[in-house]
Amino acid sequence: MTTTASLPADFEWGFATAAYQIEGAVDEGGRGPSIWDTFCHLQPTRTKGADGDVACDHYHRYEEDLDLLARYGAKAYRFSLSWSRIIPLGGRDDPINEEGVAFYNRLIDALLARGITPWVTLYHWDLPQALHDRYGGWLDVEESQKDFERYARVCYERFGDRVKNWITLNEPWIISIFGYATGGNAPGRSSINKDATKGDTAREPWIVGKALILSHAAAVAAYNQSFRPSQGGQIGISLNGDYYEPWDAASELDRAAAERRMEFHIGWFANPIFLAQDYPACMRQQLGDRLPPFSERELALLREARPDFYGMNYYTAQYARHREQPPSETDYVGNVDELQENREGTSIGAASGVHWLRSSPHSFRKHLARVYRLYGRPIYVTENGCPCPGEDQMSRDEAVRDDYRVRYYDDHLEAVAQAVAHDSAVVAGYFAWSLLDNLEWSDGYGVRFGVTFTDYDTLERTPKKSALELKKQIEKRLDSEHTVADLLRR
Ligand code: PNW
Repeated sequence: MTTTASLPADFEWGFATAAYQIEGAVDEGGRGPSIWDTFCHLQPTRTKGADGDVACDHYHRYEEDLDLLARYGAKAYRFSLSWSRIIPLGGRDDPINEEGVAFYNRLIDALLARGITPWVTLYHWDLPQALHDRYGGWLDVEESQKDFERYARVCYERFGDRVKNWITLNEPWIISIFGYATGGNAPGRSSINKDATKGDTAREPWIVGKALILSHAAAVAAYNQSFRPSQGGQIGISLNGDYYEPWDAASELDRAAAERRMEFHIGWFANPIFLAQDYPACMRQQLGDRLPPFSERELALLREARPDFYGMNYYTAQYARHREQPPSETDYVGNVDELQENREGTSIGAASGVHWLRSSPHSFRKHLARVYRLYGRPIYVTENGCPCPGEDQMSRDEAVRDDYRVRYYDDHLEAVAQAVAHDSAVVAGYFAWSLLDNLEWSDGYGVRFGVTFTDYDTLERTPKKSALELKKQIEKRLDSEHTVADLLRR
């Protein structure tokens, strides 16, 4: 294995989680229901029968979990706040739940006591159910912005004295497309999914996308106006998106298809958010009026709210092949076929424990370089990880020998180091997904992404091999002579 020592000496790193996937205690401490409680309970066939009622019981076992982080040597921990634990009904005139605030205060203080830096995601998919009922949640571009801004302000006010790293939203693409196009995630709306009774795949995801972009911007602008001067933190957003290689590398049309696919994945959000521009031209061209435009006032807000960093969630890559037929109204990928093998039959990478993920570190390096070149902000990899092949069927003693995951992390960290050394990318941190095996959304508890094995009967935690390897894999790539500030000056 090659080792490129190019990561800045102050490289941030640790592990990531999300509230609904680990906390449990959904009826405790005054928490209100979210759209994920509703989705799991009313439509259990859409989550393999699983729900987050108990999950990893992190709400009661957080001290133990933070001890694991300390044992793994983590410098930082990325977690999300449950909006409906803090404001049970979610809205700007609804009461704050002090018990919920107190829980996160304890969590933050317990992290700081261990010398671990908190990285807080405001929204990781768990919209208060009351807002969905009141005005359709993210389908209402104006209302959702105002309520999200107020929620963000409450979080800065209550936690910002100690939290200096904020992520507004996790994966707006997944929120819009899985929630409102395919219906695979809460609130499960779709007009192309037989399990869904409501929705409009041709229109709703693009409205929700706009609501998310402007809600993010409102939260950043609020931080800039009222909190940055006194608190001095940084704020960004986490975008997902695979890297796409052309199915036929010799085909001009497939090369264009790969680039178009990435514009539909990333440019949709990154052009408005990082460049204060309209959506990519290829989206406008294909989607026309279904893509709601930005007014002058909205573009001014976006200019005022440029994020400090780009949070990148990266898991895999695919091949894109152009389609001869024109796109249907429900197409959301830019009229391409997505494949895991190219024209020659070469796989994009080694299969993992879940169908959509193959290990493609070479594509990761290209992805880092492309994103930095286009959007020009320091990148923090806010998620990267995998389940091992067959891990869902393994006993604990088998699962802790997770050599596939050890290799996956090492290969992907090497890709980061090479992108920094050779492609001029500025990468300032890395968070492995995830600290614990947890509720993998519509895949239930079968698919395990953790570096810690969770026994869902006893809730006992057992570190896997990868948990203790990550620190070594990062440290062997550190360059003690340089910092992130030096990389930015190159
Ligand atoms: C992310 N895909 O979601 C989420 O941020 C995590 O909460 C989740 O547990 C993790 O990745 C692992 O899945 C994704 O199908 C879910 O391409 C699915 C996809 C990508 C990201």
